[in-house]
Amino acid sequence: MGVKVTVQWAGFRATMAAASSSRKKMPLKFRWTIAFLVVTLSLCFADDDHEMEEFLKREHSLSKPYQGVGSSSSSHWELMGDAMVTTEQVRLTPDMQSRQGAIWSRIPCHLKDWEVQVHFKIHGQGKKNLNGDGLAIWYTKERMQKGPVFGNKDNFTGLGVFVDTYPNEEKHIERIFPFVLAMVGNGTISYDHERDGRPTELGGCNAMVRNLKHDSFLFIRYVRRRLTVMIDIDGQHEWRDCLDLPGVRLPQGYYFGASAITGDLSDNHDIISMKLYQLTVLRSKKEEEEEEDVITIPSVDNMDDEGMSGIAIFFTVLFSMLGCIFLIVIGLVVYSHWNENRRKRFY
Ligand SMILES: [Ca+2]
Repeated sequence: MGVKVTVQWAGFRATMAAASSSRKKMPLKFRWTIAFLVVTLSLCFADDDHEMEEFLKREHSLSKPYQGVGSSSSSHWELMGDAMVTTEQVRLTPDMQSRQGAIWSRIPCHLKDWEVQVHFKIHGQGKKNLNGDGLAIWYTKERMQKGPVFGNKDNFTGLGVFVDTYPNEEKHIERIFPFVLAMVGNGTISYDHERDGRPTELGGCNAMVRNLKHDSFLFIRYVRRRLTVMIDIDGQHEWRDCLDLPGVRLPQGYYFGASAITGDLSDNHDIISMKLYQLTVLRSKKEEEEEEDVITIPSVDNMDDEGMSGIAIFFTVLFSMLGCIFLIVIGLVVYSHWNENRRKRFY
């Protein structure tokens, strides 16, 4: 069942409400100017001119008091590994070495357009860069499988958004950690832990999320095949852009989950809530036609040729070399012919 909670630009609408409540005192001309500005601004801000409405989906959301989570088989959420539920949070891992834990939704999500808001907390005794490893939010075909990717299996199928708190790659000078990063897997792509997932990243941003006194949030939106990731970690209740990418193809019917892992270094990785919203988006006829084909394998447009296989590289190099040799031989033959003719002319 869906409960209508907010409409986008809630703050903006509050401004509108304030403007209308003080209407009595305003002269007519001024009122019209305000109305014009409001309409113009709302057109500018309304996500590509598309109206959007959000409905909280309780069956896909996790929030206090976490009724039945970890104890009842009828709960919509299932715990794994070292994950523990308390009154305040779902602790994926404690601040101890070599732990991994996860929480997974039991119900596949068949929504076409959605948004998930994650209220989380990463904190521990370790000093900066002496903590690890981070947490991940998932929308994948597989669920409840332990592994090396922030406590989830490698070669996953679907979307992973990682809050990576430890720089594994040595050349990390140009990148500040913790780093938020998104990856789409099709079941055969491996996450490179030693390189912090850089070979397969879709983009990301740095996010100083450890040991904060205020609340920290992660926002993942998937609308009209566009993936948007935002963070709210400064305690200002403002979303900051992290990643915005069109052409992301994610199938329906996957599972939401969250996982975390610690190694030699550790942290408490806590999920306070995960709220899933169904987004109602108006589509043009053209857009509807474009999105008619059913997506079965996750992929990202224009990313395919980046992962050229070893065999493809070998043949490309081989044929290039053969081509060069052929040209050199032709050149030599032509040159010797020309030389011979020239000599003939002299004698
Ligand atoms: Ca890392």
